[in-house]
Amino acid sequence: MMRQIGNRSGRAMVAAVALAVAAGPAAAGPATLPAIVPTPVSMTLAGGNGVALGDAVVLIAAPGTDPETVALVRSVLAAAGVTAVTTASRLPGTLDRAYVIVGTGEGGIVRDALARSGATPDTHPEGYTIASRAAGRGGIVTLAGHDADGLFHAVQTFRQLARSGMIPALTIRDHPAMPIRGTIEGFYGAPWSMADRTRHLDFLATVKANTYVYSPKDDPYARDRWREAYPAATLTALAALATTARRNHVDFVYAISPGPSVCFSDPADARALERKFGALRAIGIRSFYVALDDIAYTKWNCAADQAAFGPSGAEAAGTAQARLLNGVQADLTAKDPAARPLIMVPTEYYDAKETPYKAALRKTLDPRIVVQWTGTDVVPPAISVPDAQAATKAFGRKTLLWDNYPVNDYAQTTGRLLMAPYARRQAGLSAELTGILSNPMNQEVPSRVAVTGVAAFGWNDAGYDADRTWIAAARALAGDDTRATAALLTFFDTQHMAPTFGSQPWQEQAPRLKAALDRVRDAIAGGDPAARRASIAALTRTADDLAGAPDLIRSGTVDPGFAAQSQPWLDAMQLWGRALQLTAAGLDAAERGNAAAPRYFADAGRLAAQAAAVRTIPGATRFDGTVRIADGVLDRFVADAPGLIAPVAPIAPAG
Ligand code: 14T
Repeated sequence: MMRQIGNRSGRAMVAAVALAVAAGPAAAGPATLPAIVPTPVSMTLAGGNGVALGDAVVLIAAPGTDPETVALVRSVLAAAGVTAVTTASRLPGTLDRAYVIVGTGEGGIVRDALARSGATPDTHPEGYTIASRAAGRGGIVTLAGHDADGLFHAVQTFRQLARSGMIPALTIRDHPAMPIRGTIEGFYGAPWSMADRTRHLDFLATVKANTYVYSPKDDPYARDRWREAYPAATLTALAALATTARRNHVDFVYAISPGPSVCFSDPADARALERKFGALRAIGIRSFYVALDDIAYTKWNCAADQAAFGPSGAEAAGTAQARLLNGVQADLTAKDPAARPLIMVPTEYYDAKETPYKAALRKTLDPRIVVQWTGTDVVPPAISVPDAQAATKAFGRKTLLWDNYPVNDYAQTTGRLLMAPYARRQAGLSAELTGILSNPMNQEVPSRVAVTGVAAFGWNDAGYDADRTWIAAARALAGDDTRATAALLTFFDTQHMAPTFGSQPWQEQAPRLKAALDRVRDAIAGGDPAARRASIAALTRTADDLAGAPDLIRSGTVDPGFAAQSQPWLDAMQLWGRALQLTAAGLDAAERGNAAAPRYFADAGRLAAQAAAVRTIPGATRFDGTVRIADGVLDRFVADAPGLIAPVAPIAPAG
């Protein structure tokens, strides 16, 4: 039966959760429900002893199991400290160690092993079942995929279960709520490198995402020069990416943006699209996308369209686009009957209002074609089930959400990484969406924090917990290290603000630091000397955490890509941390009536000015500028601090 894994809200709990999540294996005591991200649909402790993997395990792979998945199981076992893996083809009567059984669907061994554990298999696409039970002097852990994708997801869950070397006796039955989950590299500015993309595809697998769309706005061969063939070297690199995607059970989707110059009625342009897709099909890419966003759709690019569709306008554009895409869809199916349906983003992607354009699209577009939209705005403050229902109605099919979070390519994001939890998407959206793709930041590694949330929400929106997922994402980046996880969370708090296109952000800046600094202000204002001193001591610890976090993030267990891509932010954070340390020293001096206070404050001000002048890496981000660290919170406190405690009265001159 479904067992709800604690639904926590409120940032006050975050620190406690962080410790709990990072604490690692329990030494002894009763078995506890493990923390798995994305939250499984159902996870139940079976009671009784768990299965200790120990250093020797027997692996049984059902005939026909994908060898790469078996290799992955081996790597998970090795990471869990297993040094000897032997193989067998069936379970013996009595067990002297742990047996791990992997396979899909009808495989007899897998079915028998599940039955022996009293578990019934999950039968959804991409679904899987895991059952672990102690037996004899060992035990059985069965990883049963409903299909090859499901088995792959089972191994991702097994990786999390096996971390401590001890797997509690449990049954997990799990499958995704939404069929499409992942990212669309759809931003303006510096595209990700091929190395970024490779690592991203490896990451997507760990959060059970299954889709990556290649659509960087700044690839000229995908937009302005869409009719031209890719240089051979680019094709080779894209082929390698497609292979990496396949290995990760991720659907690699290639997107083209012909909108700025296409002539909808010209058969030569339809052929040009098919030729381009054909070249990519030849290197192993099987899924395709046509992007029609951010174009002028009330003006034709050619006279022929005027003749074919009448005077230019929104409605005619909807019809013209639909006709072209229907042809592309037909060609895709003709060339590859098993191909996934074409995906498109329409020109009106930013709301679900009924309009002549959407009516034309709804009426003419092949119902197989998947339509994306971004919510009630390009960057909406929230997305509700009724919003998605309106989109289903307007576009005439369930939509694929294009979520413009954590993308940082628009003016309001200048100097920011968007590191808040993925939140304000209503549980229940899985009933109304075919999936969610996140549009990430120019910075691939920092993007993983939000993308982990998107993937987890898409997998199980009903069981999604924004804060716990956020902490788990930090822990994954920190290579499971407790102190590095805490340092990352301290950093994320300084990058918590999520702007919209308007002036009202949808996520506030630095809520944790703001609460801490507000407590100091209140204690100082309260006038109780003991409380005042305690609050200044607490402020010193807060400042030490800020100043120390960058070095913890740059060294040790944290993914090195994170520090490289966040470099100016970490540099600025360190300076701001020192500025706050000096501010705390100034308050402490002022509190003790020490005349050195003004010098501390002056030094703090100088460091703050230096911190505020740190700039983004030129060209690495869409809009270069000064990086912002807990802006509106930290800068304000450092500026206000000298006025919080009255200066020591100057000694009256004798005379
Ligand atoms: F197609 C879309 F769903 C979409 O979001 N398109 C772009 C996207 O490439 C970009 O990363 C994102 C965030 O800036 O927003 C869209 O681009 C815009 C949209 C605007 F309304 C750029 C400028 C705008 F004024």
